Amino acid sequence: MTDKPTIDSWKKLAEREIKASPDTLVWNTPEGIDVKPLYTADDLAGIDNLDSMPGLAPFLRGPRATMYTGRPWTIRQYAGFSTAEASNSFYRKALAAGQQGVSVAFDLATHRGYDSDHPRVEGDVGKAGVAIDSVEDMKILFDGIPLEKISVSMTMNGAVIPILASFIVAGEEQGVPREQLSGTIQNDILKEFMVRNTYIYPPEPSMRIVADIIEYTAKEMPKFNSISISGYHMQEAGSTLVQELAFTLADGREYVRAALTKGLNVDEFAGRLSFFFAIGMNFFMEAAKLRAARLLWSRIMTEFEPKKASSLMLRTHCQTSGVSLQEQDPYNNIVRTAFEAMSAALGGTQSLHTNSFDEAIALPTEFSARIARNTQLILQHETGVTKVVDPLAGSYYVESLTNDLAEKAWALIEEVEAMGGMTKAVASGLPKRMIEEAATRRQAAVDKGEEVIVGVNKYRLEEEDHLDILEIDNSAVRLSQIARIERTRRQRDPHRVEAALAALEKIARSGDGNMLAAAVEASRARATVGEISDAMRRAFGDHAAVPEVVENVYGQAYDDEPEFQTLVSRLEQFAGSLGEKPRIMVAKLGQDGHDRGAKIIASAFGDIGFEVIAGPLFQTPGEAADTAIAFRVHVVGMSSLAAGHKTLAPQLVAALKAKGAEDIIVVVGGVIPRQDYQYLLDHGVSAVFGPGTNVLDAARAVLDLMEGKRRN
Ligand code: DCA
Repeated sequence: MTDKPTIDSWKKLAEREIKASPDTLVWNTPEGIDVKPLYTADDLAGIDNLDSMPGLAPFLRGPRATMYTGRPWTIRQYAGFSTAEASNSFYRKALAAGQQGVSVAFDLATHRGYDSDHPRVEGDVGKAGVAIDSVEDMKILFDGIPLEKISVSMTMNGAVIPILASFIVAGEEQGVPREQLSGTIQNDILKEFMVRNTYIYPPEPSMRIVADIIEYTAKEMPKFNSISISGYHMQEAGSTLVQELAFTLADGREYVRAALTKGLNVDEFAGRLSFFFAIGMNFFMEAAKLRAARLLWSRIMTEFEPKKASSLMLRTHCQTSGVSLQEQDPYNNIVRTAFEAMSAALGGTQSLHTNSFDEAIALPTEFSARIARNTQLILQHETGVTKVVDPLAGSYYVESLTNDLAEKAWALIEEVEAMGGMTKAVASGLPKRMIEEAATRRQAAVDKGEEVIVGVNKYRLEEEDHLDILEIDNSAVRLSQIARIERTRRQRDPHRVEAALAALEKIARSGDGNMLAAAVEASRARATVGEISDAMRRAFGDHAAVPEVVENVYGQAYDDEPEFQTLVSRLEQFAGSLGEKPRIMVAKLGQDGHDRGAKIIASAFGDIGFEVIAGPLFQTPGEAADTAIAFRVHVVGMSSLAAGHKTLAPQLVAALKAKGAEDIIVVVGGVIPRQDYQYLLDHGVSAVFGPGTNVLDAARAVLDLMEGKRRN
C-alpha cells in the first residue's frame, strides 16, 4: 500500500528530479507575488469567499448569475481613423461581420479639444483615430447605425464634454432620444494625469467635469454608463497588475465621492459606473485580477451604504495588451492576443477588444482587424468557454492568486487613502512614479533577456517578413476637415452659438449648473469641439505637467554587469574629451501624450551618464527646437507613438536649422514602421529606433553619432 501523498513527499521527489530544492523554482513576479511551482488544498486555508455565487455580492465569480451561459461578452472592437466617413464604413462592415458594439477611437487633436484647423495639431489630425470637429462629423460617424440598438463606447477624457454633447445631439437628430442611448463614455481623468496625458484642464475642474457627466447621465440617460474607470493605460505604461488594480479602484472611489458632492444618491449612479482593464500575458494572474477587482470593488462600495445590490457590482470591459505586441515577427501577436482574450473570458469580462497583430506598428488593416474579431468569435462559438460560469473557481492556484492580488492591492488602496485619496495621491506624483519605476525595471529585464519575448530578445528572425500596413494621408484628412468646419461655421447662427458658449463659460466659472447640459445646447447650435473646449479653457486654464524622470532603476538592474559598465566608461571618456556631460533632450511633439517610451529612455540614459532634459509634452517642432537650443543639447531624441513622425520630425530638423542649430543631432524612436525609416533619414534624422530596440543598443548608437560628429 502506498502512503497518502503529502507536500513533503512531493518536495523530495521534485528535488530528485531537478537536483535542487524546488524553492529554486519559485517565480518572483513584478507584483511581489512569489508563484510556487505547486499549489495544493492547503493553499486555500483562510481564503474567504470560496463559496460565493455569481450574480450575488461580492460578485467575485461574476456580476451575472448565468454569465456567458446566458449571454456572452460583447465583442467591442476599438477603432476609428481618418475621417468620419471612413470610420463609419469600417463600423458598418464590422457590425455586419459579427462585432456587437461600437467603440470609437478619436484622433489626438479631438482628445485635446482642438479643431482640425488649429495650428498646434497639424501632425495629429486623423492619425490614431477619427477627427471629430462638430456634431456634423458625429452624425456622419453614426450614419446608418441605429443608436437605439447598438451600444457605443467613446474613449474620451479631455474633450469629454463637447464629444458627449455632440453624440447626444447626433442621436436626437437621428430620432433617438437621449434616454434610449446606450453605451459608455470613458470620462476617467485621474488616469490621464497619471499615465495617458490627454487631459486639457487642471485636476480640480477636471473632476468637476466628471461629476457633471455622472449627474447628467444619471438623470437623463439611464442606459448609458457614465464612466469607464480605466486601469488599461496604467498597465500599458508599465504598471504591475497590483498597481493597475489598486489605482483603478482607488480612482473609482474618488469618482463616487465626486458624484456625491452633486447631491446624488449613490444608488442613482453606482450601477452605471463601469471599468476597463488590460489583459497581458500573465495568463492566470490576469484572470485572477478580474475576480479580485470585483471582490474589492464591492468592498469599497459597501462603505457608501447603497441599497441596491447592483451598486456593488463591478462590470468591466477589457482589452488585450498593446505593449505585449511586438514589431518583430508580428504574426506572433495573433497568438499572444488569443491567449490574452481567453484569459479575459476566464476572468469574466463583460466586453472585450482584441488587438490586431499589426497594432505595434500602425492602425489595423481590414485584414488584421478581421483576424482580431474572429479571435473572439472563435472563442465564443468553438471553444466551449462560454458554457460554464467562472470555470477557474476552486483552482488552488487561481484562488490563491485572487486572494494574493486582492490583499496586495488593498494594502496599496489603503496607502492612497492615507494620503487623502487618489486626487491627492496623483498630485503628489506617487502613483506615476511607482508605475514609471515598474516600467523601467521591466525594460531592464527585457533588455537583459531575463524576460523572454519570442522573436524579440530570443528566437529573433534573421530577416523580418514584409508587412503591408495602413497608412493615413493626414494632410488630405486635414484639408477635408477644415472645409467641413468652414461650411458649418458659415451655415450656423452666430448669435445662438455665442450665447450658448457664454452660458457654458458662466457655469464653468461659477460651478452653478451642469456643463454637459450647457454644451448640448452649444452643440445643437453647431459650436465646434474646439470652441466648446475653449469656453471652458477660458474659465479653467490649461494643465501643464512638470516632467519628472526616475533615477537609478535601470542602472541598478544592471548592477556591475560588464556590458553596462563598458558603456558607462565609454560615455565618461567621451564626456572628458567634450569637457562636459553629453546632453540629450527627450522630446514629445504634437498632441501625442504617450510618454512611456520617452520616460524609460530618459531614465535609462540618465543612469548611463547622459545629462537628460525631459522636454514638456505637446510641444510644436519650433518650441522643441527652442528648448533644445536653450539647454545647449547635443542630441534631441524625439519619441513618437501616435504616427505623427513623418510630419513632425522633418519640421523639427528644419526648425533647428532655421535657428542655426543644425549641429544638434536628431534621432527618432517609438512606433515607427520600417517603411518610414528611409523617409526620416532622408529628412535629416540621424537614426531611427523602432519598437523592441534594446536601450543599451540605442545609447551606444547615439554615442557613436556624437563621436562621429566630433571627429568631423
Ligand atoms: N443575462 C441577462 N442579461 C445579461 C446577461 C446575462 N447573462 N449578461 C448581460 N446582460 C445584459 C446586461 O444587463 C446589459 O443590459 P443593461 O445595460 O440593461 O443592464 C446588456 O445585457 C449588455 O451587457 P453588458 O454586460 O452590460 O455589456 P455591454 O453593454 O457591452 O457593457 C460595460 C459593458 C463594461 C458595462 C460597458 O461599460 C462597456 O461597453 N465598456 C466598453 C468601454 C470601451 O469600449 N472602452 C474602449 C477602450
